[in-house]
Amino acid sequence: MAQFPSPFGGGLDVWSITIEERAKHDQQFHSLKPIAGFITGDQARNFFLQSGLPQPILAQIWALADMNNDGKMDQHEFSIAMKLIKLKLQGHQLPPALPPIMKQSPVAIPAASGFGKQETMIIFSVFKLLTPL
Ligand SMILES: [Ca+2]
Repeated sequence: MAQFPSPFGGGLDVWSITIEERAKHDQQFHSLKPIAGFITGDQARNFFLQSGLPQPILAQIWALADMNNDGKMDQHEFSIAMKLIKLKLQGHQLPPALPPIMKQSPVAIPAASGFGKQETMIIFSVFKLLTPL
């Protein structure tokens, strides 16, 4: 057991999105009135510009966060972008590639916070991983 390094033991967790952050990001995402679960590049750009970061930096953040390169952001991608903006504002360098911990869906969302739908989605994606096609 001890031979496996803990992903939470090193400095990696600076990239991990906490449940509180994710809840805030989800609120901001919904305030942008997503259509069919996505916000467009324009909507996201206008919102991200409010951070005060220069456009080239925001373009890098977008490239990292838009994991499937479809030019739109779903809730998870938006959360990643918001986290990267926050870290950049705190003086962190942007990673050359998205840290794996950011790609994971948050798994510890308590049912009490009203994310029932999201929980179902997470269970579904875990199920997909476990089921060979
Ligand atoms: Ca996308």
